[in-house]
Amino acid sequence: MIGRLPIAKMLAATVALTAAISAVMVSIDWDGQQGSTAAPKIDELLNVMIVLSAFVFSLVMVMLFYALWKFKAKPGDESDGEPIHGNTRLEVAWTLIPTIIVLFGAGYSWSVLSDIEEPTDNPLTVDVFSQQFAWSFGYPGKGNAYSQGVLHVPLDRQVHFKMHSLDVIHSFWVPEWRIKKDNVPGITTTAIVTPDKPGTYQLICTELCGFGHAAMRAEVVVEPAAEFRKWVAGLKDEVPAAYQETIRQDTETDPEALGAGGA
Ligand SMILES: [Cu+2]
Repeated sequence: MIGRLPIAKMLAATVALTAAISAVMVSIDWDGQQGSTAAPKIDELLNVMIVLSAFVFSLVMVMLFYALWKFKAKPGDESDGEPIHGNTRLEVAWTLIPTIIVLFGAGYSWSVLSDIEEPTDNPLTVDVFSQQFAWSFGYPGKGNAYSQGVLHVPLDRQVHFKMHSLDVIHSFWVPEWRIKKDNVPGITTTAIVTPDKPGTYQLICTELCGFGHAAMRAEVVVEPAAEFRKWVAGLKDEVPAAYQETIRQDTETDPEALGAGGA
């Protein structure tokens, strides 16, 4: 049956529909302002996935509407449809094409992830403490200086955020940096970010964590290294002993040593 289909025409229609949908979808600014070295790579990955999804959607729609138009029963036709006992070529095609698309997506995502998480020389380590419903931050390279509700980081320097939850699961998200990472009680998770645009941003909890979840935010300031050093030197508090105990008891998920890099 597949041999009688106008394959060339259907493929042309699929390509045309893919191009039309992609043109609209890719032109939309889904993610907003870019604020880290990872952002352009992640946005590009999203655009490639949008085009692939548009292709799959178009292929299905073209075949669906062709079938609706071509094989519609004539008025008064009460007979049964043609009995079909499998079609090897069709089955190979609908297994092979999605497999190729999925493997391509997996490989491409893998390469983007390893690229944006490639450690640089001298990263800054920041401990992130999350709890219902607040964020606080420790700077292990700077005498465990402690800041509540306000996170400062230097411009153009890789930051390794070590996440520690003190109660339930929270999630660390600065939209302009694109990176999201869960904070899980009992384990230390790590997010690697290199902020490359100075400014003030918002850290948002993006894991529903209880009644005050929507208000669980912190101010994020990305500034030149000198200003960052001045700010961190002015911090009066030290990370509370109970929080340091949490770090000690957490299972480290990233084999890299804690406390690498100074402020
Ligand atoms: Cu939350």
